[in-house]
Amino acid sequence: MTERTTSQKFQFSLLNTSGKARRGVISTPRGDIRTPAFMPVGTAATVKAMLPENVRATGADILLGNTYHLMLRPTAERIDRLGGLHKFMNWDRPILTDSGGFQVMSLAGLRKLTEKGVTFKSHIDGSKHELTPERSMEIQRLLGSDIVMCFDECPALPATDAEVAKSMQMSMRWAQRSKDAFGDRPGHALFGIQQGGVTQDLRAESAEALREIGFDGYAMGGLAVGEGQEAMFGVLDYAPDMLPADKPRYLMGVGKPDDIVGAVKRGVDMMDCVLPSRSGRTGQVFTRRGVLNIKNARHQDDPRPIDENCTCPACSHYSRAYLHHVFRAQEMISGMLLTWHNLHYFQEIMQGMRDAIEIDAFGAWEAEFHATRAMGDI
Ligand code: PRF
Ligand code: ZN
Repeated sequence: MTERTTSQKFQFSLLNTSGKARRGVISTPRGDIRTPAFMPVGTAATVKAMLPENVRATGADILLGNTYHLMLRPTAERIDRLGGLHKFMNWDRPILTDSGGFQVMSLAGLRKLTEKGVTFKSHIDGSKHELTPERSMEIQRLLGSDIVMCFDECPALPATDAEVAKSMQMSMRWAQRSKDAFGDRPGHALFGIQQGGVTQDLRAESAEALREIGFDGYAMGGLAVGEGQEAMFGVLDYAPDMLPADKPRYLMGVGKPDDIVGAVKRGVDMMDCVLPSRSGRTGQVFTRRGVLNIKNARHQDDPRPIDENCTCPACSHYSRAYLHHVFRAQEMISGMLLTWHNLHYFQEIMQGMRDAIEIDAFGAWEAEFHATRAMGDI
C-alpha cells in the first residue's frame, strides 16, 4: 500500500483549562479526538464483543491497537496487503498503536533484551521474533497507525533506582532511533514515552531527553504497573508539567474510573485501558455508584437496570435479572451488553470532565463524582 498523501496535519489545540485539567482537540486527517480522551483497546483488530460502529456510539474518537499481537497474527505485512488496519477492522477514525515492547515483557515467552532490541518467543505458537525501534516503526507504518508510539522498555517491578535509570536511558536512545526510523510522515504522529519509575530526577532526565528529540505528543509510561494509586498520583503531581504544554500528554494503560479522574485533574489528556472491555466479559460492571458484579445472586430477581440514568442498550432494555441470567448461562450477549455499558460509562466520565473543564468547574464535577460513588450501590 502506498501511503495516503494528505495536506491535513496532526495538530493539538488546547481549548480550556480548569486547575491543571485540560480540554482540547487533536485534529487528524481521520477526524478529531476530543481530549481528555479515553481510548478503548482493540488489541487484535477488534474491541472484543463490540462492532466498531457500536464502539463509536459509546463516544470513542480513537482506538488503541497493538504492534505485538498484530505482528504475530495476522502479521503487519498481511494487514498492509489488505489495505491497512482501518480498512481491515472497519474503523475509519484515528488509531493509536502501542509499540510492542511492553507487551513482549508481559506476554511473550523466553525473551532476550539487548541494546539493539528484544528477541522473544510468541505466546501463540512459540515462534521466534525480534522487535527493535526500527522494526516497530516499520510495523506501525504497515498497519497505517495514526499515532505511533516509540519503542521503549518498561522495567518490571521491583527494580532498584539504578536499574530504572539504566532502562530509562536505553529507552531514550531507543526514542531517538524511533524518531530517526519514523522519518517525516505528514498527518501521522510519533509520541515519545517518558520512563523513570517513581523517581522525580529520572522522570525529569527522561522528559528532557524527549523534549530534546522533539515529538508530536508525550506519553507517561512505567506507571500503573503495581506501584499503587497513591504513588502513581505522586508522580502525576509533577510528571505532566515536565512535558511540553502545547502537546498532548498520554498516560499509558490507565485505568479505573477514579484513576482516570485523578489523572485528568493532574494534566493528562489521553488514556487507554482494557478494564471496561475486559471486565465486561468477566461480569464486572462500572457504575456511577461504584462496581458491581452481575454474577452475584442478589441480582437474579432484580427487575431494575444496572443504572436507571444510563442510556446504553444494556440499561435501556434489560434488567439486572436478565444480565445475571445470560452471564450465568455464558451467552455471548452478556459480554456484548456489559462491554457496551462499561465503555459507555467510561466515555460518559470523559464527556462530563470535558464539559466541566469548558466552564472551569472541574473541582465541582470531581466532588460530585466522588460523592455519588460514596453513596454506594443501591
Ligand atoms: N510503555 C508502553 N506501553 C505501555 C506502558 C509503557 O510503559 C504501560 C505502563 N502502564 C502500558 N502500556 N510502550
Ligand atoms: Zn448502561
